[in-house]
Amino acid sequence: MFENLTNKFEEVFSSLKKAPSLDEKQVDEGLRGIRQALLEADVTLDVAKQFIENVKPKALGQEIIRSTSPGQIVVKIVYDELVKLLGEKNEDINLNAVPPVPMMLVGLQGSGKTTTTAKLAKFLEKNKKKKIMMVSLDVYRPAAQEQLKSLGEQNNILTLPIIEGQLPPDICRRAISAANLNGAEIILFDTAGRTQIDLQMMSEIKQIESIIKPTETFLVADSLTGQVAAEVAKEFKNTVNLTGIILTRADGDARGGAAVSMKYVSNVPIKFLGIGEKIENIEVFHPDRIANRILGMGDIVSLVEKASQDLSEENLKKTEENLKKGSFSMEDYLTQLRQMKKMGGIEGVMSFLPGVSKIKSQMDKAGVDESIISQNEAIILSMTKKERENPKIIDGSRRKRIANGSGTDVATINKLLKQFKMMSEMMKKMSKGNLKGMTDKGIPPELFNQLK
Ligand SMILES: Nc1nc2c(ncn2[C@@H]2O[C@H](COP(=O)(O)OP(=O)(O)OP(=O)(O)O)[C@@H](O)[C@H]2O)c(=O)[nH]1
Ligand SMILES: [Mg+2]
Repeated sequence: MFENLTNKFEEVFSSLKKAPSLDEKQVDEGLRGIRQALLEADVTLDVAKQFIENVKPKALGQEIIRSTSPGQIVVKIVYDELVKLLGEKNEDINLNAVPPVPMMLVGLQGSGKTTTTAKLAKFLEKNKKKKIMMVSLDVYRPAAQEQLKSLGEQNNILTLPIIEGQLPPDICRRAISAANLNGAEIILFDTAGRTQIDLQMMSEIKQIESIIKPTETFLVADSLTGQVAAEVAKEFKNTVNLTGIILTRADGDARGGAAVSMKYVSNVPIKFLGIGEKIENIEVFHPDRIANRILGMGDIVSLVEKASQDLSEENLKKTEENLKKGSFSMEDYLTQLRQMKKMGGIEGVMSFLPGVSKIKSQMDKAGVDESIISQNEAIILSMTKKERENPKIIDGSRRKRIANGSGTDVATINKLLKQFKMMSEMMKKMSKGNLKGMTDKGIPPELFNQLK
């Protein structure tokens, strides 16, 4: 569903990422490309405009423009903003009620409600280890109740026996007592497809809602309908208490607009994606993972690194010399972190210093975490050249900016600065041949606690 958007973003980013420096005009041009990409993906105009308005001031920050890898930081800003737009993080399904916990699925005709009811039942059975009962309230379309019944039979999910001619309010009441009798812990109510203009049908779901009091009311929306899906969500929200969207046909040719606009337009989060016709074709909607997918990057931090990794001989040599002299800058620390990763651990970095075998084995035992190395790298990349040369000038407001740029928080920046200070003190000691005391007592434990 996101391929087109991904391709467009990639086009825009490839020129931004390559640029060694960025001016306002280049950033503006990039943002125009992003806006265009969003609109072509059928994202609503409002959403596209707001998105650019949020990204722009951050991307034009002087510190970013002056930093050594401005393009990557702009990518990171776009990523963060996209995650926000998609709803920040997945909210787990609400099971907070006395069992049988009732949930219902509503939506336009043919959006995928009945199929999704069965998918969701299987998902909850597997992931929440609950016994589920499915109930069809679609007494209008011929054979609609049979459709759910046969899905139940095929997939071994309990369904409420059909009583010909019974109306939805009575079916609801019968379902609750049947679930109690059968020990079903969750009841999923599949409803008839309706249009918002059909007032009678809309008032019926209101009535059903008041009888069953669902913990979740999902709007099942077809992603192929693009912007319309988000508008539909807004309308349904005026009638019932929608708690989540399930976006179906995400496996099809949809352009992604529905997924991107949904939360902003309707203020209802997407909770699941339907990704095919089979029972197992449902996936939990994680905004961060979707943003990664849209921006065509497996992992943003790793991308930031990959694009900017420059472990030239020259750099390594300079760092080595600095270490021997006992002067250790943030730039050296960055080179070290990269080297560390490349060599698969901290030992490679230190191996050119004499007498460190004991330290090395301690470091191995401490199991320095790769992802922390990546994070630290992203933080240093968000610093200006001046800050890297002289970390002492990094005051409160700079810390905030660096945290923003690297997608971390001030506490993490503080930690890195402290860690850096300890490292440089340690290097000083080592360079003075003052290794004996160090190895006897070992590396300061705080240093490792921080690296872990
Ligand atoms: N490719 C794909 N097809 C889907 C998905 N979800 C549902 N479908 C298909 O969409 C068609 C309609 O699905 P239903 O579940 O019957 O839709 P409904 O909303 O219950 O329809 P009504 O009850 O008539 O309103 C079926 O052929 C499903 O297999 C999905 O995520 N991907
Ligand atoms: Mg149906």
